[in-house]
Amino acid sequence: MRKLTIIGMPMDLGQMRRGVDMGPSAIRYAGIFDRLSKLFSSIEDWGDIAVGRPETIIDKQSNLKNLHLIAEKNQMLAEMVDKIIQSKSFPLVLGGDHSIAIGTLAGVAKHYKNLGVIWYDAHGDLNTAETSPSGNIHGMPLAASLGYGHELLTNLLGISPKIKPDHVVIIGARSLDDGERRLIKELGIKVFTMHEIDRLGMTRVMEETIRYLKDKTDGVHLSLDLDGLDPNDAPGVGTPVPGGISYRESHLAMEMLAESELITSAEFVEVNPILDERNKTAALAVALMGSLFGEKLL
Ligand code: NNH
Ligand code: MN
Ligand code: MN
Ligand code: MN
Repeated sequence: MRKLTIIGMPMDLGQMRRGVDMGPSAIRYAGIFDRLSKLFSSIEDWGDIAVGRPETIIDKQSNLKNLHLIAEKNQMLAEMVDKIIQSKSFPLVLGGDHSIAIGTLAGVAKHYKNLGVIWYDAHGDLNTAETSPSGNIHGMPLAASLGYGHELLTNLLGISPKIKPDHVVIIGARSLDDGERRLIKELGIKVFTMHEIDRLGMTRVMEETIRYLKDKTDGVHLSLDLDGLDPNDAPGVGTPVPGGISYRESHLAMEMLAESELITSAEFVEVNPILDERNKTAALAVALMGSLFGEKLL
């Protein structure tokens, strides 16, 4: 049976709402350890990376918020994730805002030549300094991992790009900026928006996702932004968007990923306990992890 290693990244520098740095604590409090201990032969928790929360600094040249600190902290995360994979364990990263995917993917990409990525999110996270409406780096990690954006974000661990456009599947998109739409079309990225999820149903969306990635990748990372889900099910997120993926559809998606045995690393991000209702969103994250790692109803 597999080994699991948990690492917390209490990062809130990638966006402007306080509280998402408490995500890792909220997820641990929601019972991650008990829930997952039955599904792995051993679980280690390496604790949290020290991020800190200084006042926002806007980089004068690029207009990016907290650029240097985000790059520096993601470097630390990338090194930890690299070590976890070296120790033959499955890395599970707890966020923190989505800017941490820059670090996670850097660490993971060191180990896979053809890394696949499933981006479960209401957003595309495909902005660069030029296209971003906010200057918030949590709206940029997928672009950065594809090699687009500021060099400090694209070049972590000296690997760029980390992933290829045709190895990416976005699921749940319903809030895309103009520049993101352009990049999706230019690169031909596979996207299942809410329209396709409504129209095809989650079963077919996941079947197609798995089929699309299976033969051309040697590992697949799941980057799950809780705002991909509907705000009724996941109220504790900084940028909720109505009309999202349901609780049941998300469990189905995770169960199908478990069956596929495709996923080799994962992160759950954007849980903000200050905005949450009695830790509901953290509990949801833990429940989805259960399904992702093979928990059965019967
Ligand atoms: N697209 C917007 C931006 O770049 C919002 C991004 N917010 C997210 N991304 N939560 O997942 O600022
Ligand atoms: Mn995101
Ligand atoms: Mn999002
Ligand atoms: Mn943003």
